[in-house]
Amino acid sequence: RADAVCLGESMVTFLPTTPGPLAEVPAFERSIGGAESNVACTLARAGHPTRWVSRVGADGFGDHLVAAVAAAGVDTAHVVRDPDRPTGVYFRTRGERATVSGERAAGEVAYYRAGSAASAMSPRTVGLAAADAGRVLHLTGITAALSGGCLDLLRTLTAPRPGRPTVAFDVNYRVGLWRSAADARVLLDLARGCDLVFAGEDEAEAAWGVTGGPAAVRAALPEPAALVVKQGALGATAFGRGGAVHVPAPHVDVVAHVGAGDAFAAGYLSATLRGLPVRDRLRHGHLLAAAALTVPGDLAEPPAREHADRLAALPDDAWA
Ligand code: KDG
Repeated sequence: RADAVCLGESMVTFLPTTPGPLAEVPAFERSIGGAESNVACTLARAGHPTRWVSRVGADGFGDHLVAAVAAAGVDTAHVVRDPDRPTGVYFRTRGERATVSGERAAGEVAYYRAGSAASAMSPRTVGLAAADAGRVLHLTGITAALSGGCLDLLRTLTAPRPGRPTVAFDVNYRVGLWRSAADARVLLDLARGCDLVFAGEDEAEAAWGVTGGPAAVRAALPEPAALVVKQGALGATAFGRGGAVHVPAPHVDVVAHVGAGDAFAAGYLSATLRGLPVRDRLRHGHLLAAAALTVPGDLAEPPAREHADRLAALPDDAWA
């Protein structure tokens, strides 16, 4: 059994070679992006058997995505190639500023993903057995915005069923994918059905109008056994059976925020799969996020497990 299955759309990502608005950037470097495959790649690199479930086009970009994710050690056997729809791509510009969850770039993001192969995911095209094959099933709110079929799929995957794996859900509210914040209230309903939820304080405010810090987010979302509220540079607070645990984030010189939330989720999930206590789960989340914050693309090489364990064990006054 895999440790984790991550399900969602990935895209070939084009990173600008110079700062500036999209209209003026002359050249881009190819990279890969996609919140769920970012988590999958980081988990696999951290030593966890991980599967990515998705759809890509039967095109060169699809070949590249599958090869790049497989090269990180992820099982891609359940990525379906769609002969009729293309692989999604997106372009980023530099000039982003920090957001509290460390997630959304304020630079331009231009998505070319409408009608993509992944947008054809639905309960009809994605088998439950492939999604339920891990100890953890990791999903994000991005999928909910891609199509009616994708939203139905998330509803199916977050519904109770016999033998359901632990379902982790990163809210991942992406403004550019929703017609209005009112539509994104569906993310709250989906999160309610999950076992472990990651939510940025800023996205809880933007998507659901929840203000008042981590306790207010917990009050809006009391159902999941575990809720992790990300507070950007301040750190993160986990709510669970043992009450609330806050761990500050270490200081890093940020190169780019995109991908940091995925790395945080991967670190937290890795420590959860290893049975570590909540404080260490948060610390491993912060350590992997720190690595992702210091590279321009979405994905960074995670620190070796022994090294991360040594850092996570630092006394409180030496941490952050
Ligand atoms: O978390 C990083 C992702 O946002 C990025 O890789 C692109 O998946 C992506 C999206 O839909 O925005």
